[in-house]
Amino acid sequence: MEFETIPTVPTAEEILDRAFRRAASKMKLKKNKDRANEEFVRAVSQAVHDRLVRIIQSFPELETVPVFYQEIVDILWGTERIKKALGAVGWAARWARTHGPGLGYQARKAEDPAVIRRRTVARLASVVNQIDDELRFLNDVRNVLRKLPHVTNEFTVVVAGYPNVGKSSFIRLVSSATPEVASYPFTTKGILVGHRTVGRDRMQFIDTPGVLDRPSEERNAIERQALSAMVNLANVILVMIDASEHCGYPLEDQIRLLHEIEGMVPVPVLAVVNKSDLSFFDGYVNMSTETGEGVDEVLETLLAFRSRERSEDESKGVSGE
Ligand SMILES: Nc1nc2c(ncn2[C@@H]2O[C@H](COP(=O)(O)OP(=O)(O)O)[C@@H](O)[C@H]2O)c(=O)[nH]1
Ligand SMILES: [Mg+2]
Repeated sequence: MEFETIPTVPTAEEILDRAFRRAASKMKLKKNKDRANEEFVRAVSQAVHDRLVRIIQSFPELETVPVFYQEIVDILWGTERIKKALGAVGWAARWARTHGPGLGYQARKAEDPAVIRRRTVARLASVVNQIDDELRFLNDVRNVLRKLPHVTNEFTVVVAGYPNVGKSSFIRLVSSATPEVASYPFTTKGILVGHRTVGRDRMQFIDTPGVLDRPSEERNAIERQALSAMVNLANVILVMIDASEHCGYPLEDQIRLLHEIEGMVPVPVLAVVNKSDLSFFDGYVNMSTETGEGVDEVLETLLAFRSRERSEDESKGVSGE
């Protein structure tokens, strides 16, 4: 994801310090003192402009990122808020570009070019300091974005269920490589994202600690929206149940969560009873991530949803590529 590569967004002070230092070193190269002042004025404006433009360019265009990220951005800050911050940075960059050459010209013509140099420093500092809050805000955004789970548009199984039923164990078991642990801003728990190669294709598995692991009356508004971002990502939701109740939650509550999820999401829901080595629950698909019993059947059932989706796509004339 492009978010991982967004560099730290500097504060106003850091931008100014660096630009002043760079311009000062250019100034030293000039033998003529008046020309040196002019050179400083031009160089400092250019350096501030370039740095600000780089900040804007390092943020991906939100319209082009997968919907999952757009929704998260919208829930956390609002897309408009981020556009406003980037707009403020753009304003300051344009200021430096528009006024830099003029100030440089003034420095050349002035009787005392040092006066123009000081004026340039003061005005640039004032402009950049005005956007300091926006720069700090963008850096906060950047810090959340880069830790988000790395999700793709592959066939996605979202794994739900009460804590300790075996969601993470399942994802670790079925993933071809060690799953990534990402952070989801709506929960303090690390979320797992695993992939499995099936023939030429891949499936993606995501768990939902702190989001889809308890009844909805305990969810606040933000968690409900977070849930919607997760659900939109899912092709299938696997609801895991621990009939042995070793997880610490009564089976009855777990079944209630299953029905609630079934009633809430527009995608197929597959209920799977885990820990079949401890207890078996008739009428459901049973498996054990401990012994591996039943896991292949669960994967096959999930794949069946995928091929169903494929044929629906084909009947709609979508190529699947
Ligand atoms: N006996 C048994 N224990 C399991 C099985 N799957 C997971 N566990 C155990 O259940 C506990 C919780 O598993 P975990 O995957 O962390 O659950 P999560 O909170 O839903 O992600 C761990 O101690 C696992 O070792 C299983 O099939 N059988
Ligand atoms: Mg877990």
